[in-house]
Amino acid sequence: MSETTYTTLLTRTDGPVGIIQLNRPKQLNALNDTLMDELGAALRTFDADDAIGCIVLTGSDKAFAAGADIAAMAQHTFPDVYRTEYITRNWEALRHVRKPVIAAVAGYALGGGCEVAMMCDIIIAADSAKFGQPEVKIGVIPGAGGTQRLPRAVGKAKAMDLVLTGRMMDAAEAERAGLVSRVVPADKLMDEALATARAIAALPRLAVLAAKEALNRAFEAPLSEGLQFERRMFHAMFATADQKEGMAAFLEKRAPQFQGR
Ligand code: CO8
Repeated sequence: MSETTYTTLLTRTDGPVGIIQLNRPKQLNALNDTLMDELGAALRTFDADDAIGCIVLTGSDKAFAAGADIAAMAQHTFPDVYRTEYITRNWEALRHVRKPVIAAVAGYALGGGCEVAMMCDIIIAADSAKFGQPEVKIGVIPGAGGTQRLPRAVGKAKAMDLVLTGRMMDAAEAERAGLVSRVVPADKLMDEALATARAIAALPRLAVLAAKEALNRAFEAPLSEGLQFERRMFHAMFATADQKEGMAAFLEKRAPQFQGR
């Protein structure tokens, strides 16, 4: 176990899993500049650490994150936010993480909190989770992907319903809609997220990175380009030691010994 000190996060490792816990409990983990800077730094540290194969991002029992910090935002003006690239400056770090990131969500994931969860690769929700994009209620709109990633995840009808009304959806509705991959009892959330992360971390590292990269192409590229990218990455896997080992171990009916290369 190793600890790094941040003011708005707690980080630790559990074997090959890097765990980042958002930690502004009094503000329900509202996301401010410091937190987003620290989150970027923590993600980059785990991403660069060869001992880590998967990252889990979580909050508290009450809130994954209740959105961007409204107190910090309230007095901003258009010239301020436009000139300083507010949001893009330090909200894009998650997009650049190459290892899988699992969001383990309990309680509120609202506004920027829902958007951060959607930037992760897998969302595992506690049965207490509530998702929503309530920005219209305070006179803005989602600013970190809510109008783009939410319809890709749940379709236009549900996304419009959520973004235009600002209502919350519970974990069961989020699972039906395809936003979350599974729902578990709240007291099992971290066990489930860590078990999933450990399973991913035990797999051939290059295949995992390539699979994530190829899957993300599905949201960025036309089908023909995405298929071509997938095929090239599939071909590239034959240059890895873990492909030789994985297939040999299967044929020899033994457990594989992956090297991550
Ligand atoms: N920002 C700042 N403080 C917050 C936030 C927030 N988003 N959410 C909760 N808090 C604070 C409350 O002010 C309160 O503080 P205090 O105790 O000092 O009064 C404390 O957390 C506890 O909150 P409540 O008393 O309200 O707790 P409840 O259990 O009654 O309600 C709710 C919980 C329903 C989550 C409620 O707090 C709420 O509605 N919060 C705001 C949710 C919201 O509107 N989120 C969207 C914000 S806008 C946004 O995310 C835009 C993203 C765009 C990209 C990012 C740009 C930087």
